[in-house]
Amino acid sequence: MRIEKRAVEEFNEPLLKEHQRKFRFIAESFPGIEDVVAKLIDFQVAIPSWALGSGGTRFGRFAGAGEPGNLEEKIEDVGLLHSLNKSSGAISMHIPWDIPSNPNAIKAFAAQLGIRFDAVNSNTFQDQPGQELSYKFGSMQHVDKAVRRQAVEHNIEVIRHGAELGSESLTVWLSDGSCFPGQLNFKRAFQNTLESLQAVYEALPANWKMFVEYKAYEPNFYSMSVGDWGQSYLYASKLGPKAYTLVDLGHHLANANIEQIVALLLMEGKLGGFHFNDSKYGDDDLTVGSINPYQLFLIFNELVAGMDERKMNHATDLGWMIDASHNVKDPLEDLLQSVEAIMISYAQSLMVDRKKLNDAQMNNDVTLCQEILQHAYRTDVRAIVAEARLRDGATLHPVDAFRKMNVRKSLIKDRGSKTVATGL
Ligand SMILES: [Mn+2]
Repeated sequence: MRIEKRAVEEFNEPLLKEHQRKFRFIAESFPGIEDVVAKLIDFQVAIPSWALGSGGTRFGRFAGAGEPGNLEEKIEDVGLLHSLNKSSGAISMHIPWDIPSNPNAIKAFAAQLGIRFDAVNSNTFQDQPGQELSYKFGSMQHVDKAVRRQAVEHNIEVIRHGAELGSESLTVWLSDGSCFPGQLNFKRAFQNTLESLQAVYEALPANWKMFVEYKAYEPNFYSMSVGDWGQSYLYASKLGPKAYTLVDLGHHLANANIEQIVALLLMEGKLGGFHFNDSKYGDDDLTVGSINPYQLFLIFNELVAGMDERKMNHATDLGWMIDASHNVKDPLEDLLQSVEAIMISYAQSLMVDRKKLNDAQMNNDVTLCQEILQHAYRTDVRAIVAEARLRDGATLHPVDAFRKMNVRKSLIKDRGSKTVATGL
């Protein structure tokens, strides 16, 4: 299924007048509005290939209908999202769940839909059918050198697949760690992991980045070999200039100050990318902005401030990806909501008066600091985000459009109601 330009225009038509009234209202009170709209148009969030089908938990999974059954259909889905919001022009693939059988054809198909390939993700947290050695006791940290070598070779294969599609970064998330005190020698686990990561780093093409993703716990419950941003930063620093830390919002202990982590990593030039999601209790993988939108705004506030200080390009210098799981919602609707939440927080953070905030900080005017931040956060920027979409040829309201255009119904007609997407 494809969404034609005409269908977008037909959907927008009856909403235009009301939209323009709302946009004019906010534009009048904010002189820098054109710059904000231009930045919103440029900003793209990559959709993870593993999140286009229904997710589940260890208790079960309730499959949806019309899910993508192969990589082509996953790209088709991302193309649909991108037609609706023009902010989802990239896909982040997972190997071995999405090995392209014909890379040139896949690349051409994605290009037709305006989709590029963001970071590729390796998987040494599961044993694959026919795999020689098991990752039960870890992959890159494993006490057996042969297991470590197998994990390194897998990562190098992932780079090869990514390079064929035009991807320029590799995300390494390791489930390595231990479940019980005494199980691991921490220093040996670190050294083994570092040595393995170094072997992968050496295989990176010149223009590639390596993202080292951390996670506080799960599937290991006593220690994780890349457990927090400090450990990730340590690996990335020892690896070299092409290695960066990747921050997944759900991978922290409860109530961690993620905005501070982001600010310091950016200061050190070691923040590489993001996995957006939201959570209430742990790594819940919920829709971005569904639980704590203020935290998301505070994170974006530091991102914008830090990127501007380093004169970075907001749209291209960091990897922006969603990493979520949709257990009870339509995955495509959930992803549209996530992208919308990201754009809203980004827009709000672009509206923070940084000069005024800096002056207030230098004067220890704590009350004013809060006023400045919350003024931006409490501004309803939805019409600005919608205006950016409108100018880029997308819909004024992606979720409504998805429903009105009967996208899921068409996908079920094309694919059937019993398809199950590969992935989590
Ligand atoms: Mn992640």
